[in-house]
Amino acid sequence: MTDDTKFPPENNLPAGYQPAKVWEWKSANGGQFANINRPIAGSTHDKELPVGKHPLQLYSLATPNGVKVTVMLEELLAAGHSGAEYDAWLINIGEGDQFGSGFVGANPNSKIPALVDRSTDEPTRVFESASILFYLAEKFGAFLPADHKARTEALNWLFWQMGSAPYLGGGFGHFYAYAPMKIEYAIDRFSMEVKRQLDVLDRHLADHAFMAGEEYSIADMAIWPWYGVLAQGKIYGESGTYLEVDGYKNVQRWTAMIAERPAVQRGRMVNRAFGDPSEQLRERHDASDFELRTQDKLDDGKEGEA
Ligand SMILES: N[C@@H](CCC(=O)N[C@@H](CS)C(=O)NCC(=O)O)C(=O)O
Repeated sequence: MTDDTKFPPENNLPAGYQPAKVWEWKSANGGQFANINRPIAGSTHDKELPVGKHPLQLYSLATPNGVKVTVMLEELLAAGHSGAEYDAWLINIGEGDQFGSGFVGANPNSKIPALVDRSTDEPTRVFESASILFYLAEKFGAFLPADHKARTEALNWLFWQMGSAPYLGGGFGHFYAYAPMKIEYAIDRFSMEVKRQLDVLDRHLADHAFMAGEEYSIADMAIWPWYGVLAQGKIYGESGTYLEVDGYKNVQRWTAMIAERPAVQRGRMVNRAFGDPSEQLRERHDASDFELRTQDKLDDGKEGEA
């Protein structure tokens, strides 16, 4: 008799680890970020979130999910929406800031980015990067096409990104770059999926300037920090070579075009706490901070004091 719960029914992999009957939390599994992974939700400590002078308060870090939102805010400001002025506070996820009580109040899912809009009668919390992009697009009437078909396409691709990027980050990126051992099966499985996703984008961008058609939108802002940065070969070590990203010519064209936007260049710097100090603006409270408060300049100031 065959077991039809198994698909494919047989494989040739060697027998190895077998899960126990009940999963057990082994806190030290050795993977990068293992120290911040927990099987339970909720806060671990009391800590209020700071509040600055602007209506929009962002609590984030310049990972791809964080960059989506800082790019959107910088694009809104560049387009003249002065109500989009914001304070960006650094949430250091390596140190467990996402488990502070204030942050959990803003996002019960304990993940950056989280936004609090204090211009509403009661402050409005917004979490999940796509929800934040959509909220801001609606609030300011910007970067979401008005035309019914183009708007629907923008939302199609926005949701595509939310469903797809976990295979890139949590799947491919994790097993290729962060896991404590290289597992061929996992790397193969997620490489195949990420290459398929790149091909989906490449075919679409062959006939469209941007994801929603002729207009730059929140769909591009959501997809670029993941797939554009992957196409530039800037995440997960040698992944650009490994996945042969140069071959996706339309993705390359779109990536380069978006990379040139000044708001994208600024957005990438906000809440960045790693890499070149001149590209790190760990907190942003004013447009002048890009000139005056990058980490190289703050470090120089400290040296001057010593
Ligand atoms: N679906 C969420 C994902 C957010 C997410 O995974 N954030 C990561 C950084 S990119 C995080 O905060 N991780 C901290 C943790 O897992 O404890 C979104 O798009 O906002």
